[in-house]
Amino acid sequence: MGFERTHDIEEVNSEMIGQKVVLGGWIEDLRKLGKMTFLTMRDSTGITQIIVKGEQNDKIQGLNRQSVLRIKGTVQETKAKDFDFEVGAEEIEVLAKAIHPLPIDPLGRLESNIDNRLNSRALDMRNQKTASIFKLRAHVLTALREYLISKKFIEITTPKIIGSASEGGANLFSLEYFGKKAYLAQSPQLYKEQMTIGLERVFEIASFYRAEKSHTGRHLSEFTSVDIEAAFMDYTDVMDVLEKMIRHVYNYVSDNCKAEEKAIGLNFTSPKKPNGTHAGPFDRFTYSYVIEELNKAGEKLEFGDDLLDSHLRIFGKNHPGFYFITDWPIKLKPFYIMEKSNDAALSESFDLQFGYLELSSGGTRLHNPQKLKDRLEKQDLDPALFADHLKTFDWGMPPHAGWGLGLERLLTILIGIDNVREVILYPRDPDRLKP
Ligand code: AMO
Repeated sequence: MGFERTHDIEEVNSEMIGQKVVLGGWIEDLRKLGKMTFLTMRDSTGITQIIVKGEQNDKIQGLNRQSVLRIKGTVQETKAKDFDFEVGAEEIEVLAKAIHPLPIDPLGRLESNIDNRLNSRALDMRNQKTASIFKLRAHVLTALREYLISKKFIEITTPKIIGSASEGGANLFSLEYFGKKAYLAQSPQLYKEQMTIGLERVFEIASFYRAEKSHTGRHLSEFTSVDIEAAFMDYTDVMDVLEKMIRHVYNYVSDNCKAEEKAIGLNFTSPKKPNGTHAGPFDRFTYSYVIEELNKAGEKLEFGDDLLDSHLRIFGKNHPGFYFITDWPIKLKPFYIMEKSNDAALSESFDLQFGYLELSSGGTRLHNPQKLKDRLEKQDLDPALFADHLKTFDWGMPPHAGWGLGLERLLTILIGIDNVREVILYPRDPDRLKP
C-alpha cells in the first residue's frame, strides 16, 4: 500500500458503492460487536464508519481513540442511520497509537476549561468546534486580504525587532540584540507611514507585542494587527475602507463558511442579513457626544477625560453593534495624529467599537515634519529617538491616514464569544508563555 490516501473523507459518497478507497484519519469511536468492530474515523474534512472484521480486527485490539489509521477498503451500503455509506476494511495500518486517558476529551463531551485546552492545544484542534474557529480565522484572513488588495493596497512586512519605540515609551518588551538593547514592535506605525512614499496604499497583517499586565478577555501580549496606511486619504476615507472591509468579511464568511458556522453553532450576523445591529451604515458619534450622553446617564466626565472600559460598557449597552467614536481630544491621541483644522483641541481620529469593545483605532496623520517634532516634544518623547522616521518626512511625505484593527477582537465579535484566547492558537499573556 502506498502512503497516499485516495480520498479525503468528504470526497467519498454513496455513489461510490463498490469502489476501493484508501482513507487515513483518527479513531473517533470504537464499538465492538462480537468479532467485529464498528469504528468511526475522522480526518480534517469529515467522518465515516468503518467495519472491521477477522484478521484486521485483531490489529486494532487495544487501540484507543485518537490513534491514527490508514485503511484500504471498499465503499458499501450501510444500515447505520447517521451515515449514507460505510467502508468495509480490507487492510489496516496502525500509524500512531494514542494514550488513554488523554489530557482533554477532544470530542468535547467532557467539558474542559480553557487553560487545560490551551495546554493541550494540538489535541483541542481535534474538537470540531475549535478546528472550525481556526478554519474561520483563515477564511477571515483571506477575506481581509481580498478586500484590501481589490482596493489597491499592497501587502508589506515590517520589522518586528526594532531599535526604538514605534508608539511611545510604554508597553515595550525589550531584548538583547548583539550587545545592544532592542524591542519587539508594538505596531508597524512608523514603517507603514513611511511606505506611503512610493507605495501609497499599504497593509500588513502580523503579530505585534504589548507588555501590558492586563488580565482581560480582550488583551494579549502578542496579538495580530491588521494595519493600513493610505496616501491622499484622511480619517473619513479610511473609516469608509474599514467599514466596507468589515462588511466584506461578514459577507464572505456567510457565503463560504457554512460548515464552520454549523460546527461552532453560530448564525453569522451579517450586514447582508441585518438583525438590527448591523443594518445600515455604522453610526458615527463624536467623542463630545459620547461624553454628553454618558453625563446624562449620571457619569461625571469632562472634556479630555479618557473613556474607560466602565464608560464604554454603559455607552455600548445603548449602542449595540458597530459604531465609530470620532474627533477625540488631541491630548488623548498618539503624537502622529493630526489636529482638526478648525479646533486644535480635537483630532482627526476615530475608534471603531462593537458595543463596549474597541476593535480599531486610526486617524489622519501629521505629515509636516516640524509639527511632528513639536508634538513629540509635547508628549515628552525625544525627537532624537525618532530621527530615522523624521528624516523621511523631508523626502516628499504625502498626506496620509490609516488604522490598526485587532484581528482577535474582530473574531470574538464574529463568533460571539468574549475571550481572545479562543481565537489565537497559543495565546501569550502575563501568565502564559508556554506551550
Ligand atoms: P492601538 O494601540 O489602538 O492603535 O491598537 C489598534 C487595535 O489593536 C488591537 N489591540 C490589541 N488586541 C489584543 N491585545 C492587545 N494587547 C491589543 N492592543 C491593541 C485593538 C486596537 O483597537 N498604531 C495604532 C493604529 C493606527 O493608528 O494605525 C495602534 O496601534 O483592537
